[in-house]
Amino acid sequence: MLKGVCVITAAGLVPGRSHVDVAKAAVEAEAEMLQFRDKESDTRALYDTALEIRRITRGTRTLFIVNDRVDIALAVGADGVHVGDRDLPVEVARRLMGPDAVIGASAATAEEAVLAARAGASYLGVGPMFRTASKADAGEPVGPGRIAEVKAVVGIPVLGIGGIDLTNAQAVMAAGADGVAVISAAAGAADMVAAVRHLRRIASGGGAVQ
Ligand code: TZP
Ligand code: MG
Repeated sequence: MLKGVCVITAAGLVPGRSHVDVAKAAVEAEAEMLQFRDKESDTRALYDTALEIRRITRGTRTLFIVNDRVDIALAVGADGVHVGDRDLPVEVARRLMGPDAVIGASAATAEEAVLAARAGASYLGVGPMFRTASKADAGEPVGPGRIAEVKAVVGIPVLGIGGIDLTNAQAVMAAGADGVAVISAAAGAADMVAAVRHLRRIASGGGAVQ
């Protein structure tokens, strides 16, 4: 069962910090999942970085997921891919990547969640929970209440995403989430390893430490 913290990479949230730097910190903090998300780079650069992240994550307890790109995930032997409604359909990602791959899907509503689960998703990212500066087209926040609505209709793990940090992750977990997915709360933290460890404590029921 997938649960815990998914660290999503971003470059430059702290000057000089790369996708690989974020991946290394996620592994050191034993994040349950690391998603490589790069909307800027060309295919060759994506491949090169994904290959390095595969090397960093291999043999660790951190699952390696590639955002958007089934081809890159397959090319480097990632554990899975995360797709949204502008990417390949969940059933196609599942067919291409096989029965053992981790296929994540984005869902904003209970209806979308049911469709993604039926199509073969392994887990769902539901959000945005709160206002986020990390995704321009994320839409209006749906709030932690949406987690409970989704959990009522699907049997696969549900991660809250969007604007989640150390101050509000507990509210997402309390609504029934199996975990949280974060960009800025990890990739933008002064001490990434400490931030991810703290989020992991919250996500595993340890509660917020203020
Ligand atoms: N999908 C929905 S909200 C979001 C994504 C990728 C951005 C999450 O970033 P942050 O910084 O954790 O709000
Ligand atoms: Mg996408």
